[in-house]
Amino acid sequence: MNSTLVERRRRHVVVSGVSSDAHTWNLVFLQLLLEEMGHQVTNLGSCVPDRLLIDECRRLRPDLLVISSVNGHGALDGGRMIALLRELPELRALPAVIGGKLGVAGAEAGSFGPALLAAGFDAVFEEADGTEAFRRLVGEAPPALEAVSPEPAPGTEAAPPAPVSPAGVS
Ligand code: B12
Repeated sequence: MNSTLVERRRRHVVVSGVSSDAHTWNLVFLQLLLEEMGHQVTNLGSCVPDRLLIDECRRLRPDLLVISSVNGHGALDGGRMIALLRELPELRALPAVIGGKLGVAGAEAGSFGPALLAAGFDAVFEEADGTEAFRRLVGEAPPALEAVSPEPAPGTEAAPPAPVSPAGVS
């Protein structure tokens, strides 16, 4: 795949906090980062109930869902939410990642990746990981709709679907 071309494609990204988390600057930071990379962002804000988040993903059909949590309950809230979201066939292939301060044990804990990947996330970014791996993955993640579309629209270039790789970021 020509990653330079893929990285330049503009995506629609939904950024959201989890149900218990009132922090907002983490969400603003992610929105600005993604917009600076050229993507369109819908920021759902903080304390978003699972059902509302899922309904917005069904309505907006984003290319990528980015969940952020820093209050220490992100692993619990995020794991529950993504399991519900993955029950819906139309959202099963939506690329979804989570990051932040996901537990209460501090930045070095680094232990939530496997459980959150098993619950349904495609990648997990814990505090100590920084944002470089996230930036790389956002550049490579295929638009969800393209991944399920068997035929390219007339006159448009077909992009090969590729899996979102969680390698090295959990
Ligand atoms: C401001 C603040 C608040 C404000 C929030 C106001 C607002 N409008 O956002 C208020 C006062 C409301 C608040 C409340 C609470 N807070 Co507070 N808060 C903070 C504080 C001081 C700064 C957070 C901030 O804005 N940082 C700036 C943003 C830009 O950075 P960030 O949030 O760290 O996000 C970065 C990374 O985590 C990462 N990141 C985050 N998400 C994602 C997602 C992805 C995909 C990726 C790649 C990266 C990524 O990228 C960001 C930039 O580097 C932090 C301490 C600190 N210094 O971090 C505590 C802190 C987050 N709060 C904490 C706690 C415990 C609480 C409360 C539970 C306190 C209480 N007992 O009531 C409540 C929670 C309320 C709730 N329901 O969520 C703890 C969380 C502990 C933990 N996770 O283990 C912290 C770390 C303080 C501490 N050291 O104990 N808080």
